[in-house]
Amino acid sequence: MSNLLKEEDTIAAIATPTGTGGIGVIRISGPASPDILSRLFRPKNPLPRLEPRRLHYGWAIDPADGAPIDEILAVFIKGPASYTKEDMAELQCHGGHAVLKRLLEAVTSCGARLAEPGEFTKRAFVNGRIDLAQAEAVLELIQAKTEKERCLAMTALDGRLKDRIEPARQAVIQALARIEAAIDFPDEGLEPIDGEAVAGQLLDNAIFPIKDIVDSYNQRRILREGARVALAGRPNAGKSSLFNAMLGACRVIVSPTPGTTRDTVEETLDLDGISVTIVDTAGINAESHDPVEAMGMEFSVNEIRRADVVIMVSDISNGLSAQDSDLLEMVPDKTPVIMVLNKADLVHPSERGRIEKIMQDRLPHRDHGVSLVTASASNGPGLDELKKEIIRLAVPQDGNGPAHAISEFVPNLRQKNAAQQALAALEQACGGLKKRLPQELVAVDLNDALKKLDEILGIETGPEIFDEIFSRFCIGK
Ligand SMILES: Nc1nc2c(ncn2[C@@H]2O[C@H](COP(=O)(O)OP(=O)(O)OP(=O)(O)O)[C@@H](O)[C@H]2O)c(=O)[nH]1
Ligand SMILES: [Mg+2]
Repeated sequence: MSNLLKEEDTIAAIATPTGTGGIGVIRISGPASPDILSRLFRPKNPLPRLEPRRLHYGWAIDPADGAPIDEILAVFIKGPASYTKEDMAELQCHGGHAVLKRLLEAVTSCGARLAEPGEFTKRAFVNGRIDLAQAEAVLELIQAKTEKERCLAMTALDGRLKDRIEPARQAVIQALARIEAAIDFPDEGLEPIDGEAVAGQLLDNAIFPIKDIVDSYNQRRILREGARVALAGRPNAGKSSLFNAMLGACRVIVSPTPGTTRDTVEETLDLDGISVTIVDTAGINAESHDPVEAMGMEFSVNEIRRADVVIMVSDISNGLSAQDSDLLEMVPDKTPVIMVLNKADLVHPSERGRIEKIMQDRLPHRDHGVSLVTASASNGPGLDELKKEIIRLAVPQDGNGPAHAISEFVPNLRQKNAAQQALAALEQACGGLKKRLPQELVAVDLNDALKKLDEILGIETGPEIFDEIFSRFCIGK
């Protein structure tokens, strides 16, 4: 799917998920839509022309022999006031596989071709109804699994990224126009360029706003992509028991034999609207000589390094050993750690406070500190506190709490990478302006920056990017 020219043909697809449902929808877009509708739809109250944007009741018929296929509702949506800006039709039939298949065959026999994944949204983009960031937001909205993901997608759907990128783009275009004029017409008596002033304008109007976009991704990436949380610790500390308890299901083997878990096992939970992937790992025992255990431990160390939050599980009845401290050293400095003092049921409640205090004093110093949570995987206490702590550490809070974060736009990885590249090119251009480097070099950097900003919104973007984005859609959207 690399031809980005306006398409002239008519496409059709089943827009509802496969399987049996009360209603199934077939979507048609393109110039032949009204003709297809008139050939295969028989309204109950015959009309010379179907009134656009009104549901009409009637029958879908086989245009070849007039045999009824299903009792349906049909709507005609006249372009450009439609999703794709083209003439569109939607047929709501009964949601069974055979009905939908037969009706789609009838539609294609009238001249439509089957749509590719994301092709309706691609047309909305090619026809200028939405920009590329909004097309991605449609995909994110469809794929949103949690309430927060849905809210995030909605903030992107209203074109907020364009509102933030466009002024920066204009600032770059203005700077570029001045510099290119000076290069192209050196003898026209144009005022010499004040490098410092142009750099200052670029800083205020382009660099700072784009930096904000990159920062908002870095700070709120987890809202968008979810968090990865590793359960790590010594063998037998109760990692797998905690894993099961958090899932509320008996997902992995738990046993009193140290070294039970060999592989990493992961499951994704919805914690307070955030997608959290919890990873159970093999216990780390520096003294083990078992080669299989060693392989498992290597996986554990990798998980500790890549996690967004590490839950270090220790057995409260054993106290905090040198091995626990060594394990904490493995966690990268920037990664928040929750130390779970597990098996709290094994110590007398009156003892817990004293032990927690001792543990706290023994914890090695870390930049972000270590949160302590006392829990019992086998009978439940501490689990709610642990879940709250995961969210608190994974999603940076601002003054208004995490709910506020959702009302702000957060770019996706592709948009953030392009913004970051634009930023690097702009910084280079400003450096060049201040150092009075040849204007041709500055112009190259500004052109690079502009290209990257255009890429975010899909202005003159290469076909590979479109292919990558639209192929992730489902058919019918
Ligand atoms: N009393 C008590 N026993 C627990 C608790 N949590 C786990 N256990 C027991 O401790 C033993 C080890 O539990 P696991 O969950 O398999 O420990 P693990 O950390 O996954 O161990 P490895 O996979 O060997 O690294 C099992 O017998 C569990 O029943 C707890 O909170 N209280
Ligand atoms: Mg285990």
